Amino acid sequence: MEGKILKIFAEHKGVHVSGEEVSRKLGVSRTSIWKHIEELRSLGYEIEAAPHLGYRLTVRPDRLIPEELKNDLKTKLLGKKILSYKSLDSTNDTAYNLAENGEKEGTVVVSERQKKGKGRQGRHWISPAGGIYLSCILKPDIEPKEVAKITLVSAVAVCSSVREVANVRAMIKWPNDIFIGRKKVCGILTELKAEQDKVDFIIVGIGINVNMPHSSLPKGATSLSKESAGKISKVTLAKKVLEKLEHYILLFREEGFNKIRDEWHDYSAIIGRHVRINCHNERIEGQALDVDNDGALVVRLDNGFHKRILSGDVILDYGD
Ligand code: BT5
Repeated sequence: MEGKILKIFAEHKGVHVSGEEVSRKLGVSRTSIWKHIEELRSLGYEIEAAPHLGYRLTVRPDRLIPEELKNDLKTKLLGKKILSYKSLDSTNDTAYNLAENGEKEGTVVVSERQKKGKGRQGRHWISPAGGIYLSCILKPDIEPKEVAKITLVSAVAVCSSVREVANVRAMIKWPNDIFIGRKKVCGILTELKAEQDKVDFIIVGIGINVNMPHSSLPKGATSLSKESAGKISKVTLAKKVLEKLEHYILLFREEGFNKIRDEWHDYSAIIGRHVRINCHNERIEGQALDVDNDGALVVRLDNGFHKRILSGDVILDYGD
């Protein structure tokens, strides 16, 4: 019902609409409309009520709630169902449990903050209010070895969304980080459940630092508001991420990673550069050349040999 009332407000942008008209359109009593208006106010909507004129929506909240995220969301799959929380341990864990219990592809879990946000390999993702924490359930018909590419494809979607909405020069640090300059602004955690040669489901978890105070972030992190010197709409950015994620994931499914590789290159912070990579207790050094068709990073070692790396942590040498 709240969604329907918001739709009516959208049709009466900037002007009043009478309680009587709303109640007639929705076929419920004016008292019931008033209760839903109160509900919307408690979500942060500012709604003016003027005698004889009716209601007028003056401020929409920048909150990751379905009413806002679904408003004019241009997707066919992602976000048809959105579960929104003020606080969760981890949106990835919630999405994973839902998927294990048969939740449909495309369902999105979002939270205003996380108490136990997860990074890769048991690391933590610091998740104060002011960020975007969202996880999407995907069920592509692919083999488990293809999943590394889902992270790369998601990074292209997030990087281009951040660039477009915040107007910053975001770059991808292989495989799952988005950086602005030397600072990390976003991380992606892809988890999966698979049997032998078939993926059951994939959870793509995205954490973006948007409007939080700098002091609430760890060393080496930055936020979009700091980099762009102004508040960024979390709702606008989260919607853009869902739209682009859907676009690139569908492109990947239909035409493969090759179609997206050029864009990945354009956004890559490391191709052509000298890098150090920590992977499986090994330290590898060399020039990052490319990602191959499996999503592996190809590095020319200092001894001239080429090595393929499927997962690891890249350390950039800024002195080069
Ligand atoms: C990542 O791991 O970068 C993946 C982060 C994914 C977070 C999202 S939020 C929604 C969803 N639900 C979850 O529970 N997780 C996902 P990794 O590459 O391992 O990097 C982790 C490292 O990033 C940490 O060890 C810190 O050094 C750093 N870090 C932690 N919090 C950060 C933040 N808010 N901003 C920038 N860097 C951070």
